[in-house]
Amino acid sequence: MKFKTLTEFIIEKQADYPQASGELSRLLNDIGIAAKFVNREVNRAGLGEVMGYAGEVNVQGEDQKKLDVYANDQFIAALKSGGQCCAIGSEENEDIIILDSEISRYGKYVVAMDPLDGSSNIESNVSIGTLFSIYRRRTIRGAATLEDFLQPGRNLVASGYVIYGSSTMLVYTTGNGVNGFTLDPSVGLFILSHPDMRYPETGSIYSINEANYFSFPEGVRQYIHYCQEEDQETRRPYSTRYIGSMVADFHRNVIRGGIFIYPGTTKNKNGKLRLLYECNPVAFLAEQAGGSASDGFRRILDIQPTSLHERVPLFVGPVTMVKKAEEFMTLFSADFKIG
Ligand code: AHM
Ligand code: MG
Repeated sequence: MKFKTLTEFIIEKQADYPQASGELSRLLNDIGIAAKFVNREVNRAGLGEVMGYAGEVNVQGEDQKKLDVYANDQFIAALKSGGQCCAIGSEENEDIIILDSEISRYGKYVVAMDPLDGSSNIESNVSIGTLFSIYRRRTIRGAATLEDFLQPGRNLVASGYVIYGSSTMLVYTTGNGVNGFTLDPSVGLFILSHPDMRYPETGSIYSINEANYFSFPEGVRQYIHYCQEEDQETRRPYSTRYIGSMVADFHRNVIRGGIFIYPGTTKNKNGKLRLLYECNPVAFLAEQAGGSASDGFRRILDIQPTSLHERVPLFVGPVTMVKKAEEFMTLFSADFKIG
């Protein structure tokens, strides 16, 4: 039986663009290598040695877990040594990290990432993930700046995630469909297992932290009621599935058909999820998988970021489901419109 590895696939795709320099291919490959190191530690998390807090508080004021720190370090190290990336924006670092070595100074790309998303789930052995966004740098000379990161998601060159779940997968897009690779731990290779991933036309799952119901916008509450109503034609009531790791919720929803929502609330109008390294990467993947992503009113990929860690509400899933949720937002929650 013939397998296609991630490296083979990346090289094959690069051949479709004879003018390509191969830098993006190398960058994606480096991300795959870092993912294997993180995977090894995640798999051993239950053994205790890497569990617990690292004793630091990150820029969002949250306790950092040892694995958060480990994952951050691994991805930074991989991107640093590769030389294609000249700066990194990470959930774990307040400011951008400029890679200023002889080889990375001239890197064409900047990478925004959440090295370990859903890390509160580590202790309970629930799936977690890594999210990444790759942009071409904007500035031409000198060290990269914040400007290089503050680009709308429609400029993304590539994005993806690694899910550390019942198996470990790397899923990515370069704007030409979405492909998923499963790690075969016995040989340490990512093998193409989910070619051309696409949302089903519509779905019957909704994923939202309903405990916040009373602080949700009225449009979201009405949409939840809609999901719970009985209607044979539209296969309602839908099912609720909420893992609390966006990567895992998103991954399941692409495969099974479902909408993921993290809305604004009366306390936090922008919700919780970060535009640059949580919402944009999944928005790009969603669109490439035939779905859509919105903040309830506008396309996520059209939002002009103004800061590295800014947050936006997120509605992502099959087009029909996101459209329906947007209808409720427009009808009942115009006061939640941002921007
Ligand atoms: P994190 O980046 O600190 O891990 O937070 C992001 C995570 C998402 O993966 C998940 O969807 C969400 O936070 C869950 O938040 P809540 O517990 O409020 O539902
Ligand atoms: Mg995180």
